[in-house]
Amino acid sequence: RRMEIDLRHAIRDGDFELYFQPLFSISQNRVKGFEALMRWPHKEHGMVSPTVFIPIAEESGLIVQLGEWALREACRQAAQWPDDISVAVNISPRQLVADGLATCVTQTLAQTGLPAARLELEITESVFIGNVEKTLKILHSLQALGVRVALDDFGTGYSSLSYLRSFPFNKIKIDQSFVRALGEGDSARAIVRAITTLADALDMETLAEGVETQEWLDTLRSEGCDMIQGYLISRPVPGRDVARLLAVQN
Ligand code: G
Ligand code: G
Ligand code: MN
Ligand code: NA
Repeated sequence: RRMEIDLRHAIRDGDFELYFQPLFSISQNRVKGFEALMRWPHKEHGMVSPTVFIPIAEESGLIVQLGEWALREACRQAAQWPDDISVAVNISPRQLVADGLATCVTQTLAQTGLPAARLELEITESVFIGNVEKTLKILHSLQALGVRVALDDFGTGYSSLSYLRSFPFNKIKIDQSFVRALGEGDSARAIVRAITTLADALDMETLAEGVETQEWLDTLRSEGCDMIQGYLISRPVPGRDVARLLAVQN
């Protein structure tokens, strides 16, 4: 409750920041984009994690305003990046089904000048728990704008496979928990291989999250994963550091 009031004030005062974490292509050995991750520097509590404030923003409905801010800010910054570098923005379940998301995306692209093809929206499986028909309709309308749609945290929900059949995601983000388990025997490896095989058949890209070691990267490469994200490449960095991360690869 206290947090909700703080959150309301922070939105009004523009206290949030975006950090960016590289999305790295294994075959091209290059950063191809960045995921925007919200940060809340709080006067009393220090840096409040999105895992704390996003659920509160979801419950209170503030996520719609907060999410629109993140979308605009991410597109505004990405429009300054080289034109082969994309940006990925997380869209929470409640934000997805709120009226006007497609309109907001359209306006944001027009106002920032970011080409639609350079924007990717990350959706978690839990969006399908509500109204599947409505969710699919919204996802189709977003994809029709030319933006890409990624399925985030893949494998943590349930009956994930049916979602893959119902919607042509551009990318599947394999959850950190599978990557973490790669060192602990063959089963995680078999699961990753199954996911990349399936994704190939469905013409979807795969990205493994939370990659921290070269060994995990080597395993993911040999199992056919397209992209990685994680501390091995870089932690999330403030927007002003994006150019420096890109400069080293040119
Ligand atoms: O950096 P990490 O602690 O950054 O992020 C934790 C969680 O918060 C992740 O699950 C991430 O998807 C979520 N998150 C970060 N930024 C945003 C955002 O702008 N919108 C939504 N909906 N979720 C976000
Ligand atoms: O959107 P999503 O739920 O996937 O957010 C990714 C989360 O994972 C963020 O909190 C981000 O800071 C975190 N993260 C990114 N890379 C790594 C990593 O290599 N290791 C760990 N432990 N966490 C990571
Ligand atoms: Mn994400
Ligand atoms: Na994720």
